Amino acid sequence: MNLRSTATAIGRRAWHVLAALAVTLMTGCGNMMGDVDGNWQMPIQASKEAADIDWVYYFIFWICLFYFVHIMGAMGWFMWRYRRIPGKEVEESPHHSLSLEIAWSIPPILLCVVMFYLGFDYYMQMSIPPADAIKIEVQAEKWSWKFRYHNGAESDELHIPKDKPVVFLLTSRDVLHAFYLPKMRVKKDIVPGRTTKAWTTANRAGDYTLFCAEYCGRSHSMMRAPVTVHETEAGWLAAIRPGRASPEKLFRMNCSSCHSIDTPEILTGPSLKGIGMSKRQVAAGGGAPTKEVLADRAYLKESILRPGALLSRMGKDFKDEMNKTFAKQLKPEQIESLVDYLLDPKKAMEKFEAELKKAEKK
Ligand code: HEC
Ligand SMILES: [Cu+2]
Repeated sequence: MNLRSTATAIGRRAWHVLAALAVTLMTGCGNMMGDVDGNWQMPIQASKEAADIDWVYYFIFWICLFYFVHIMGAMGWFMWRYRRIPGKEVEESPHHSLSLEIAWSIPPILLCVVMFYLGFDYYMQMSIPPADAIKIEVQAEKWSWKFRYHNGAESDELHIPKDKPVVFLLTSRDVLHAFYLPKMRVKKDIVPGRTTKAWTTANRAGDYTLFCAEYCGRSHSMMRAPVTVHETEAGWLAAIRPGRASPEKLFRMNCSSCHSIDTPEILTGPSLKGIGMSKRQVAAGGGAPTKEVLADRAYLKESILRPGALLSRMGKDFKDEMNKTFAKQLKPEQIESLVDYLLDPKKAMEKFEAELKKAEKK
């Protein structure tokens, strides 16, 4: 292959890459997020603020596209028009042209000022929630979300009413995360040791997904939470009625980011499938297993209250990575409930439902 045909082949490949990029841009992120009814590059607009934000986005996009096409077009044209031709004398280049320089400096500067103004104005609107907004505390943690409402209820699903401004008070228990509701056009970093705010007025009832948009470790891509926008305020209040969480829910909210219970899969921690009354290989400190213990009520409780006292050696040399905060964070009856659940998930749920029925009869 000579130099010329190599260059042609590279050129052809570059065109393929460019064409693929263009197609990606045309089909738009909206489609990549699984929406067919969004607009060109964006998913559906599920908040009152979304239309304005899309407007600013497209305004800037079209200006950039206009300049991109004209600058690249002119560059291509000049490369062709003034290419070297054998036998043709090289002419002297033209010099300074004041009118040309004004033409290509002043309008872009004015457009930049307009873009800055629009961006800043909308940014301020996004930063300052209305005073009457409903407050919801959002706690992010590797790799789960927890939501706390004005009535003290907690859940791992986000519930909000339609047509009411809602402000999210965002905190992290460990590293950087980001609160991302693409269909509401809301995205805000969550910084450990600080409370950041984001707000929105959802205007379409339905089911959505909250994503973490800041890489936060191995299971970052799984860090999602279901979001429900309720048609009426009454429906929303019914969904967040405080009540005792089931053992299954307690496990899902506190433990399932590191432990599987239905499968033998090893996550950050060992699988807890069938742990109740089984023999466990453990090590005191690091290294090889030093003893075998029976996973009875006492062992399970100790594992939650004082993790790291014994390190599990069930399938892997686990490190001392379990949260040390459960003793403070969970109520004693929640710990009992979790221990019941580890001993026998099915029986624990039956016991919970029986107690719930009894309470309802009262
Ligand atoms: C941040 C990850 C993480 C979270 C969250 C977590 N664990 Fe763990 N857990 C671990 C790791 C890692 C181990 C293995 C090291 C050890 O034994 O301390 C472990 C060990 C255990 C063990 C001992 C397992 C065995 O093989 O004997 C039990 C029981 C347990 N966890 C229960 C729980 C419960 C219940 C919760 C929720 C309240 C929970 N864990 C939350 C990481 C976690
Ligand atoms: Cu995250």
